[in-house]
Amino acid sequence: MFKFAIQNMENQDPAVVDAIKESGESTLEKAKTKAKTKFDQFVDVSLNIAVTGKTGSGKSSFVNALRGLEDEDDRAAPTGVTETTMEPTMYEHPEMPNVKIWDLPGIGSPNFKAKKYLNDVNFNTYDFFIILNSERFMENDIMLAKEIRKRKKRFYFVRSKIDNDMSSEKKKKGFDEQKVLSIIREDCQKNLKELGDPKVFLISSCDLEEYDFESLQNTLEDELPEHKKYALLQAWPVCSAASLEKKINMFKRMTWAASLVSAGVAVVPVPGLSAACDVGMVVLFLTRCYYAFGLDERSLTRLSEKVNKPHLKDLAKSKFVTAIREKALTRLQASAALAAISTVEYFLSLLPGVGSAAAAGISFATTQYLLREGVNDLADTARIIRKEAGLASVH
Ligand SMILES: Nc1nc2c(ncn2[C@@H]2O[C@H](COP(=O)(O)OP(=O)(O)O)[C@@H](O)[C@H]2O)c(=O)[nH]1
Ligand SMILES: [Mg+2]
Repeated sequence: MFKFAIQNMENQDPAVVDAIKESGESTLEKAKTKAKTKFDQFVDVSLNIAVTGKTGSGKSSFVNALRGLEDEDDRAAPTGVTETTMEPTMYEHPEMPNVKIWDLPGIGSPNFKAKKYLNDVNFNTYDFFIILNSERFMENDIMLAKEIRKRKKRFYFVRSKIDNDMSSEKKKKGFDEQKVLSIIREDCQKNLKELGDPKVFLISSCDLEEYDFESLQNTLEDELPEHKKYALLQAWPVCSAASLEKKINMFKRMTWAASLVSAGVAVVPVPGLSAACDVGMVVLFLTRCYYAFGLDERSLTRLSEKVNKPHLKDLAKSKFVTAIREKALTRLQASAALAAISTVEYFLSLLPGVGSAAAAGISFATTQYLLREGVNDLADTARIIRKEAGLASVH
């Protein structure tokens, strides 16, 4: 009876009703529990990607590409060096420490033993394996795939350095990119028939917008468990217009959870007057969004150098981009979910009519508005920058 009364009162706030609806639950209590689980997964779920293949196949370059780093970056995996260790090397995603990409030892030796190799590299650590080769797949790749399958994990064959193939083929008369790609694909797949004809993804670590990098993202998304998808979609570099839109949709779909987690709606007796909104959560959510859309300085510098358009950075000046940049959370803070009070006040100052003194008591509706506005603002900025960069866009 008592519970029913409370529920009724809370339901008077349309913003809260909205959030409950989006949660798919029937009561605020249930919606809040679900929001907490979802949000924790969204921020913190671990994803461990193993990158393997023979020495020189481009493993370290691929690891760097996944982390959005140039091979020259201080934090990058060294490339062009021969592996001397049998230990996997772990590389954290620069902004998401819960996502780890592992550069595994080469599988090139003539007396390669898949079983021993997988034991040596701590097989259980990984969510899935990327098996790279810059030529056609050979006996060792196949042996490894069979052993991974026997142990009930997934593997993906990736044919690397496609840009090299393209530049040598381009010199020939009657060059047709699609034709070259299908010849490479068939050539790679020929040896893999005994594995049931798995798909081979053709990629270049130098240009993720080209070839099958997007298709690899889609396949991984389809095959990963729901909660791991969040980590993948946040960490995966933006590689196409559709890939950006997917990220935007994910953040939009998460705002109900982020707002319920941020706002203290349980103790609200009067609609519109919320107890402490944890603006730290709002900042965390939008900071994740900012990095996932590639709006940080490093990503923008990289993009503008790539397309040779130095003015691209000037386009990243929207209200929220500026706010996040001024107060950007460091990597550690971004996972600890704790923002400094100054950040909180700064964010609140973005809202019309909300002073920083209100930090402890903004309404649920305001929290929700801040999150939605933030995602929209960042999304629009990212779309504009893609367009200006001359990259393909979604119509
Ligand atoms: N053009 C081109 N070169 C690549 C690509 N991936 C790797 N490389 C180069 O191939 C060489 C070996 O790459 P590396 O990542 O060190 O291979 P690993 O031994 O498997 O770690 C290096 O000189 C890389 O710069 C690619 O996609 N395109
Ligand atoms: Mg290497």
